[in-house]
Amino acid sequence: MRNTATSQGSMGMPPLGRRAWLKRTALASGALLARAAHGAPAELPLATPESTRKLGAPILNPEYGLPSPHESEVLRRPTDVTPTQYSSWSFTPLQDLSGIVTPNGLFFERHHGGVPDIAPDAHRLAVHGLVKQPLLFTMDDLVRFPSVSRFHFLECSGNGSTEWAAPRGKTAQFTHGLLSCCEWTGVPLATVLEEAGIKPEAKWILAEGADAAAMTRSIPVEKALDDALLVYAQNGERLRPEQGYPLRLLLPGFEGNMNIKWLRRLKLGDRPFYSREETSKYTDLLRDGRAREFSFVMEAKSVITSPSGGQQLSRGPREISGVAWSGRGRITRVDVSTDGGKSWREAALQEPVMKKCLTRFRLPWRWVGAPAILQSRAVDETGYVQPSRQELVAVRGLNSYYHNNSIQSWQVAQGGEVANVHA
Ligand SMILES: Nc1nc2c(c(=O)[nH]1)N[C@H]1C(S)=C(S)[C@@H](COP(=O)(O)O)O[C@H]1N2
Ligand SMILES: [Mo]
Repeated sequence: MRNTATSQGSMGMPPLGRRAWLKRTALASGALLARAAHGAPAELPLATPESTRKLGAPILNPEYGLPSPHESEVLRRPTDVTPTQYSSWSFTPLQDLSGIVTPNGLFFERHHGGVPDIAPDAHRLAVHGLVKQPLLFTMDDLVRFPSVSRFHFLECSGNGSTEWAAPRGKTAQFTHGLLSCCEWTGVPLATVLEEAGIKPEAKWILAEGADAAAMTRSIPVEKALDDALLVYAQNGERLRPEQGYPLRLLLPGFEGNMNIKWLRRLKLGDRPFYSREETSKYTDLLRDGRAREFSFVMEAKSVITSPSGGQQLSRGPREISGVAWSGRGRITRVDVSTDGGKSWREAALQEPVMKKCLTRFRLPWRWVGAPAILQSRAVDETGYVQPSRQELVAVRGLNSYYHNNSIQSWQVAQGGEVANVHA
């Protein structure tokens, strides 16, 4: 947790203004200013700071900018359950991020065969199968099509898989960090398919990656023609190698694994490619032992990132804040509970609220030092309400793996320690 006494800027200040906020809350920084006014020792805020007395570092130092060295703990972190680094995953530090955008260097990773090094000039995308005209595109060909830029989240369907039976992740990074969000730029897949001409009997598309895993997934043509993108840039710059450079498929709101990275081939067919050309098929075990398939859409979910697991609370006023998202569209409401779901208050949604995108929510709160259980519950524009853990387990049992979108509970202990619990 940041120490409130060191945040001297205007960041994070509520609309009522810094002065009123300080007066109302008697934050430590307010006390410091008062003392400084009566003959200030050198280290107090009204004295000229050390940084003002000499020149700072020159420009281009380094040429590609990096975060402040004081932020060196804000990192992607690996899982501890995979035996190799090449078919593994890393988590985004959600608890350290503000707003809704994930910086490119902190975007979570999921690779089945390592990160390939692909020269864009040599890369090709083939479109074949049930099309009138099979086509082969270079990257130069692709970027000449009209592009769009859109903000969307990407979530691995395995996000939260460790949390079914017992609370395992110590921080929001490990409970929810197979989740990131950025501005993607690419060509609508519909445009490229139109160019090739889809035959009427084509209902599915096999998408294949150029990595060692040759990861392949079957995509419904309906989704391809709706809002799928052939993405070449994220947050203003070309894709990072980890995110599929030079080309990836983006299926907004669909589970992460279908968003094929290092995309090299799209083959149109009349049925899914399972057990023929596809490498894997994802299903969800239900409590009665049957399996649910075609669970492509990520349903509404949310998590409080501040305060969250592993942090230490101090008494007094603060903001409860987190992110909510739905693969079906916009988030319309987030409720927050501080008593383990007995009572709920509606949080404010930070604009802009975009479909299939993270939405930041905020609620002012005063921690008086009593134990509390913090929860958030998201509702999307279809009216879908994020389920409690009990509600989800009633349907899915305890041995399910993918698509755990249940409500997260953070317990605040008497001493202010925040921990992951099942409430
Ligand atoms: N070619 C290829 N595409 C892939 C994968 C892969 O291993 N190879 N992993 C998938 C999985 S399971 C997920 S969750 C997302 C992760 O995307 P990211 O690494 O950009 O976060 O990519 C998907 N696309
Ligand atoms: Mo995934």
